[in-house]
Amino acid sequence: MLYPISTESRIVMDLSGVWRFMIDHEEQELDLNQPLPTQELMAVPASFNDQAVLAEIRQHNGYVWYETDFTVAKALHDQRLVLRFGSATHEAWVYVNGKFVVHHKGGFTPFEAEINDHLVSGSNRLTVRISNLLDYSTLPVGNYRETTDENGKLVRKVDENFDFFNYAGLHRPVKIYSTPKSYIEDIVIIPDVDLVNSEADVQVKVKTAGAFDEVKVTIVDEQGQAVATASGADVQLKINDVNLWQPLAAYLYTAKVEGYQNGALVDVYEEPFGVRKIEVTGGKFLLNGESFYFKGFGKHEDTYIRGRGLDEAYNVHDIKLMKKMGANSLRTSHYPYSEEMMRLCDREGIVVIDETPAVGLFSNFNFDISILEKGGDIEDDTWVKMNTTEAHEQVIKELIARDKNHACVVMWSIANEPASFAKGSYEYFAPLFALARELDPQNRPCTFVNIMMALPKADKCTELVDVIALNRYYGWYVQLGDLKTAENKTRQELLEWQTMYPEKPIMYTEYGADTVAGFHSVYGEPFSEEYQEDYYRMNSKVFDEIPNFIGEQLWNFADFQTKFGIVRVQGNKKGIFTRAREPKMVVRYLSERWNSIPHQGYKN
Ligand code: GCB
Repeated sequence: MLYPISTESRIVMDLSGVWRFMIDHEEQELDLNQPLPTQELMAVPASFNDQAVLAEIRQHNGYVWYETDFTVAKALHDQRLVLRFGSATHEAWVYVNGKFVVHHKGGFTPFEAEINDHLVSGSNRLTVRISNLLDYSTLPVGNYRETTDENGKLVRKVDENFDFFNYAGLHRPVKIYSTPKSYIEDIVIIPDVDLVNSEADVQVKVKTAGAFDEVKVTIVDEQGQAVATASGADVQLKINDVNLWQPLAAYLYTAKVEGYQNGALVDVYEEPFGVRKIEVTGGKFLLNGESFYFKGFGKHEDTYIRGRGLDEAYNVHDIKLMKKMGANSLRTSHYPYSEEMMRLCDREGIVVIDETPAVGLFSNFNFDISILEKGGDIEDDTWVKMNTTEAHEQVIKELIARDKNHACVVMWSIANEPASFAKGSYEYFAPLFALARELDPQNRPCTFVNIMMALPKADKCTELVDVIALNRYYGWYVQLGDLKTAENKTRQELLEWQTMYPEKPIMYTEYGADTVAGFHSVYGEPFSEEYQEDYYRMNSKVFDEIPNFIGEQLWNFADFQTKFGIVRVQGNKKGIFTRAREPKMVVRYLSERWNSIPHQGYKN
């Protein structure tokens, strides 16, 4: 799916701004021919939860309404007009002038609809009904229940089966873009680089709709010079003396695609892409033929007031902080991030593990690893209870359709911390891995992120992954305050993985300790800034001993909001930055460490 951009043949209108907003009390049916009966206002894009200073809105589980007005310039009336949502969390029904136009389920991927037939000249009304409900059929997974209040009124409740606040609303830009009636629908770019001769064959496949008698593809370099050109909807172009997309030294080419009719240019689209090679072999992760060491973060789309809404200033700032620390990578934990962030990572050379919103696939979440010490088949009914296959297939399709051309994406993460030790997990995941591999034109490696209980002998799904990605909390959820034992456990487990799967590289996708900024302890006690630093030093020491250990992505970049819980005071405090992006003490240590580890060629 193409990102909406203006070109010589296309115009983008951004509907961001202050919209009307209303909770749906499900008491009477709304007359969609009338404006929403509300005085409440809500900024878009942003979560609705933290804006209104009303508990009723912040904690609402159910349906809400958004509405705005827009006018389309007369000059565009003969164009194809597409209404596009960057995301609507988690389910949306969209109406233009009271008429239904599109429905979409899944809160982190874009969707769109042609709206020409619904428009009137002058002012138009765009109304969106959104649900933030989650259950055992959605991703992420929520524990859903219905009760009634003292008046017999239905009360819906979602208890998050995951550790982040269930922010919802119109989180990403809502746009209308124009195309000519005949238009470029999609572009697939498959670069194949010959590293020895510094040249690349780039296959470009163009999908069009309508009447074109010629499609022309030109590859343009960063200086704006055309370096290759070809005619056809499926072409191979050669780039000589190719500039590679390298971690933190990104080089982006642009595929300029033009569609002609009777010699006249009808539609133009420009898709950025990078040329780089990814291989997983002999326990290493190779980027452009050299072993790559992941240094970086799991994070969240999470800021004050905006919640999970797009904030490009935070995105730019976060990446600058990462680069300053010598980091080179992030995982889009625990859902696809905005297209704006993905484009920024392409530009900044940030290496991305792109994750689906499959989090919470675990029916009895806890950190009790003793259940695994029993061995054998673990009692867990996750794969009987969950009904997420359809949502999982849909989101893999939508994620790959959206992100397939991004240079920054080097691996897909199919899920975070599923019950991969439980009976039925392999049967659940094998077809999903097969689907991702079949759909990705660039054949990127695939993984899922393994939960602490799924120790080497217990896990049933590691066979499916290219890279073993582990979330581990020795020294926090287990062996709290005992870093000596935690160190031994960490070493013992990593060596066990390496022995069992000598060909598969191993990395940490999470490790961390809750730390209250400003809390210090001469004894280095848990929650203190000293403990956080000791914890990271202990882990680093072990990582450096393990040859096949190819990366450290800590948890979390910044403190973030969660639901209430007895171990969550104002959210999760595992950030190495506060939610306001102020550094905790450990940032100095990690900056020194990461700035001294090369991005490539470490542990060769
Ligand atoms: C995890 C989860 C992450 C949590 C983290 C924690 O394993 O993947 O979503 O926030 O642990 O801090 O407990």
